[in-house]
Amino acid sequence: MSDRIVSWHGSPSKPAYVPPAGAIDAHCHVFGPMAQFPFSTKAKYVPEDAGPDQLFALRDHLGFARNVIVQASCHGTDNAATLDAIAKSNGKARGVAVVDPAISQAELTRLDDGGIRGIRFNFLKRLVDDAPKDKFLDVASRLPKGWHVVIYFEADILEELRQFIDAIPVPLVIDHMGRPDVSQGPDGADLKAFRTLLDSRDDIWFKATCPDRLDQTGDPWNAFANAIAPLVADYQDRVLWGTDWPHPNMQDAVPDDGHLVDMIPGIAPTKALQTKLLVTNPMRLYWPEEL
Ligand code: 0GY
Repeated sequence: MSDRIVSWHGSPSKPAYVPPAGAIDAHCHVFGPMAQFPFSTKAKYVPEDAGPDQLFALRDHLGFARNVIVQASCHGTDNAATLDAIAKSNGKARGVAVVDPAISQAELTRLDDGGIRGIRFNFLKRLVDDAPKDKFLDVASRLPKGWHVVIYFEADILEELRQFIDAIPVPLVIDHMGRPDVSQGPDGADLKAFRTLLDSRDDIWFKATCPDRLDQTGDPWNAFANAIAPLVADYQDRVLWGTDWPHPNMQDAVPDDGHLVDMIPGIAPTKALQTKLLVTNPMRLYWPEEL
């Protein structure tokens, strides 16, 4: 029997909430297919295949129009699976790569041509072996025009990352808001520190994502909505949303993607906020030429 992990729902419900036309799932991944795109020898988890056909079927099922595919750590710095998915999307997907910081300018241009619009720096020790800040800053200083940096870290290292974050010379997107403890509520220490970061620059964006990772009360994730709705309202021009499908490492608490969509009005209660969160903001970052 295969010991590859399945971390996603086999038959997610159809959400009752209908996203606005052109809605973008701005945080999702593809896994493999492994026969074509082997996982990294350094991968910390080895999942079953979750390729572009499954991703695009889910997109349609949930009522979304486009995807932003973030290179998952199990594929290391070989972005072939992400590029393949983007190429198969008929222009309906763009991506965020993970690169060797010594990457050449020619390779960065090749990624740009393939629909990549940013690179991700991952600081989670359970996912990557090392995160060399000096090398990250070097590659951040020579990205193609219009690209940004995505950072993934946990709340307890925000302070120690501040100098590094301050030195990044392009716009930033923070994955899952730096994983605050949402049980502290909207005025808790973690979200206060995160707001201080957001207030330090007007080009720091964030993803209001992953209630399933951040809210131990579980579906329907009311603690997440309670803590995060004020943040979405206060920083409504720099917030994104995504499913996080196929939910790496969530095999013990697989979320129903339909329920994830149904909680969007809980963090963005008005149509105007929902349009910013799901359409205008991700379009500005990933398809600015269409605006
Ligand atoms: C996420 C979160 C996780 C994994 C990855 O690249 C990845 O493997 O991002 C995680 O395990 O917290 O954003 O998908």
